[in-house]
Amino acid sequence: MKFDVLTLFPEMFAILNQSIIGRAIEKNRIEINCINIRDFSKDKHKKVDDTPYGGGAGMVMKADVIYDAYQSIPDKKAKVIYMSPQGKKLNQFKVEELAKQEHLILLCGHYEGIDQRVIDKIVDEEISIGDYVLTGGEIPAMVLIDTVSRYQEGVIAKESIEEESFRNRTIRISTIYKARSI
Ligand code: 4G0
Repeated sequence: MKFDVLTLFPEMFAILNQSIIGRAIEKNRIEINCINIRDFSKDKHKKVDDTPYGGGAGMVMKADVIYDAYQSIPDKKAKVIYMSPQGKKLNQFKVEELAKQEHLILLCGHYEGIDQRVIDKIVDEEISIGDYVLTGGEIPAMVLIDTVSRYQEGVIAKESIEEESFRNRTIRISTIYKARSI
């Protein structure tokens, strides 16, 4: 499985070269390719942020720079996921579904987010790792990569997934959540 990550901080992803995910990369079970969004800034100061189109507080990441970074990825069939606190919450069921994909593109936002026009144009799904705000989408992208990578052939022992203990637990937890209407 291939992950292309659109980020302003590609160095952060070096953490994934450790441990089980590091071994999965070495064994070519997964590939993680980081694309530095800043490389696509046409500005001489390599500016990537802008005031929001149509108004609003704070700064957003420039639409054209994100779009050009996305266009540098040749595969147009890959699902584009935007890591955002406003997205659909990630759970083990969603992870299993994403693990079936060949190629995912993960878009990591900063500042107050990304210009809505580019989200509407390129993003297939908006995903959140939980109801809290972080300074960027990089840690959420790493969480998604880690959890989806566990499902790739040869990354962890099959029994660990097939034992179903965690999935059963997930089902129980989601049932409790439903009962409490969280
Ligand atoms: C988009 C994801 C991205 C919008 C990203 C912030 C938490 C998560 C970011 C914003 C993130 C999560 C509107 C503040 C970057 N924080 N829970 N920060 N806004 O998955």
